Amino acid sequence: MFKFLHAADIHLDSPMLKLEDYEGAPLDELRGATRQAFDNLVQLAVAEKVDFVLIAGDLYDGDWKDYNTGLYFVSQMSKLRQAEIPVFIIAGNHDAASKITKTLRLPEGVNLFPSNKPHTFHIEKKSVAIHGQSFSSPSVKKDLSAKYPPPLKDCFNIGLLHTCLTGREGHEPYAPCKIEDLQLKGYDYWALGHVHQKEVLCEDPPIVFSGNSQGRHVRETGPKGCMLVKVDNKGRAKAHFRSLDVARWFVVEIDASPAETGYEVLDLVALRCYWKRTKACHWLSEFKFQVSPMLIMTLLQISRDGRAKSGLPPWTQAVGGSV
Ligand SMILES: [Mn+2]
Repeated sequence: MFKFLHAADIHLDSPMLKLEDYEGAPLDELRGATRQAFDNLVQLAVAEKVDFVLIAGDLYDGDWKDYNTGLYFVSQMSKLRQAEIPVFIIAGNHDAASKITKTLRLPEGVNLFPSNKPHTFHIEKKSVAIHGQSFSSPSVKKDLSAKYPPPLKDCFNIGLLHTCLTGREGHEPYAPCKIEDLQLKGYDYWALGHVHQKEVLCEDPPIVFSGNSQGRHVRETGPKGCMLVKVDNKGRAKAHFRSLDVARWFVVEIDASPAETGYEVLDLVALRCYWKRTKACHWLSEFKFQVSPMLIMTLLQISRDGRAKSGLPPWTQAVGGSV
């Protein structure tokens, strides 16, 4: 009947946290990865001819360094405007209203939810109601969903929410809420953001974290992308994950006990990475859009006595950051 994209945590122009601290890290290849993943999102929306796109917070990584980030976003949105695909966005903790000091006029068709109270956008042609509220400041501690309005009658109702739910490891406890309360609201789909790991928390109605579109550091492993949500003529929604990332992080575990030196450990890792790369080529062949060659980043987890730690390039150590 209709379909839409649910994305979140784009973190446009995020600097791939702390990688610059490590000499020899492939900074050039990784700079721009969040933009390329966003390009892929726009291409996917156009190719799938979706009816609209949702972004559930943290579109930006923080206040823009300069206008380039905003100009880039506006240029991508013009492509969706040409394809007549509207976009609905809430601000999250990283791009809360109080954090963003620069503004550009949003192209027609791009709708940002207010931060002072919940709002509903009604797409009459499709009988869809989208309810949401932006973060006004980075640390929202109350349950925003509690004040979301009741579902609109004879509409497919969507809740757009940036939340930690009841808490997720490694994520700040913002806009907490309970799954049961979301279920009781009577909406047909909950498009959640903030937690960077994708997760379908409930099937009926779908309550879904799309995860972020591009892993930004070694703790954000595995495929990253968005949900393509298809709604049938009975109003039942089903979310299908689509990868958008252009660089992917893995944790590679190896048995380093036979190794005498750090370089021998690296040889073992190289072997394992070869296998991972072969798999990545397979993913790329399934991905129908032009993307840059995929980079595979690995964290070396060496759990023996530390004997093999000498001689490892420094950037192979763990890097991390906050989400
Ligand atoms: Mn985020």
